[in-house]
Amino acid sequence: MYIIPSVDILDGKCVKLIQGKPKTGLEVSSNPVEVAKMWEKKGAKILHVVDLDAAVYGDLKSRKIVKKILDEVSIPVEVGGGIRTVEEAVLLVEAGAKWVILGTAALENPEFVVEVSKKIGSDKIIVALDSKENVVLKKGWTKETSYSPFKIVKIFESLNIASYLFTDVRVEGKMEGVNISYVAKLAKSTKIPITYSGGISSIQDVLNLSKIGLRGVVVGRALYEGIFSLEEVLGALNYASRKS
Ligand code: AMZ
Repeated sequence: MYIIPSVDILDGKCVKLIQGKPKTGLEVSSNPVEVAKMWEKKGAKILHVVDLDAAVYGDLKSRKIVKKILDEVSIPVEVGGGIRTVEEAVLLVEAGAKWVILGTAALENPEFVVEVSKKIGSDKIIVALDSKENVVLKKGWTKETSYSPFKIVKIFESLNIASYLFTDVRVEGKMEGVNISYVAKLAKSTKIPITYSGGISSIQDVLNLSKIGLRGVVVGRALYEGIFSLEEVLGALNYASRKS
């Protein structure tokens, strides 16, 4: 299971918001590119980059920073936020993204995912199931859809996409722990690998998640606040896998 550090970009800066709300949380750095390079140096195998200017406001002004990250790191990067046209998805893959994360546009029109997969291949697509109390959200987490994550996983199942990114918005950025039984139930309900995000507050949370067969876990605030380091969590996972 991959530990995937997140680099969230808002207004050109690397931030860590609480429940995705602008003006909350912390400013991690004024230089997201340096943060991305730091994670690569510390041993991350995948990086998670979210353009919040695009996800929340539909403003593509931070795309140049995303592209700079893609230029400057060698590890595979998954990019999300405001990818709402086929052209935008293609551009990001051409710029070096290994995966594009599709949220709002996929939820509003499932056919969009089919169109993107025709251009870049379904193995480069991650569909975001950002959810609160079993309801999937869209538009920077400001609007509810009428779907539960369990319903969405069925819609794209046959497309063989790379992963579903399940974010538990209720706990995102709050370090209040993980609803393991819910995530386990979701993972069991689909053959597409799940990437989990939200509320990680300890290495134990990560170890618990590692037992339910996920693709990866996105970690933000716990790393940025030094609750544990990337080296520590990778070491703990390694130790646990050797013991079992
Ligand atoms: O923090 C937020 N408010 C937020 C966020 N992190 N809103 C959206 N996103 C991320 C999703 C997904 O990776 O987790 O943006 C992507 C989806 O964007 P869009 O524009 O396709 O809905």
